[in-house]
Amino acid sequence: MKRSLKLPRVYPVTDRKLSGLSHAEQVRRLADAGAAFIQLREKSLSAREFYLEACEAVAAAREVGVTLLINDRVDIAMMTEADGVHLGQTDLPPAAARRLLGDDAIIGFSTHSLAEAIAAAEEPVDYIAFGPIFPTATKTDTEPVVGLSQLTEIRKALPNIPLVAIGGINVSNIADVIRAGADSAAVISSAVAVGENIVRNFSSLTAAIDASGTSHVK
Ligand code: 3NM
Repeated sequence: MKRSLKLPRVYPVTDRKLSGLSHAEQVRRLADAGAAFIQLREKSLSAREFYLEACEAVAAAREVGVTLLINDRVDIAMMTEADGVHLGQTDLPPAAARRLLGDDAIIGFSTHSLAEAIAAAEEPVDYIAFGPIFPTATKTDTEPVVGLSQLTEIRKALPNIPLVAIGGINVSNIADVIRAGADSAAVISSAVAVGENIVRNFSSLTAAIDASGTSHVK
């Protein structure tokens, strides 16, 4: 862990299928709603189409002043000059991504167990994501649900690491996730489904945290 990244409480992740919108349009709407830190997640386009969509989304992010990370693809993050990359356990290792992207890039890393999170904390990453906290229909090849108690265990084991919770987070449970120790909640379906609702969805998620007066236990 190289430095201390300040993460917003709600970290939306784009999805073309759920939203029915391009990644660039999702970035614009999320920014309109107040999002400051967004991940572009694309699982079905060819590399070329992904690259072209990412170029547009990075341009949109620049225009509206939000930070944009690319899921999985270090090459696309590099060539689009995105702010960073979010890596899974089977993507390029964080150290290799860091060598390619340089010191200023933001690198996030997905973990699914206490052991993976502890190992991840030794890598040159800026935040660790942990999940799935709750069941989710958005990602079908997820690891078993980890629950809030394991999130709290990770927070206790790694008190200083920027920690993102992911998986099945919505307006009803987002405050619990922050209370359990996450700095931020990454959300796909509850933020971007469907495109017309993005501004309302995002506002409801932030309102749920504000209403709870939650500050997490460190
Ligand atoms: N990663 P939703 S769960 C992309 O556990 C992703 O690492 C997960 O989507 C993990 O907010 C997940 O719609 C899906 O549940 C999150």
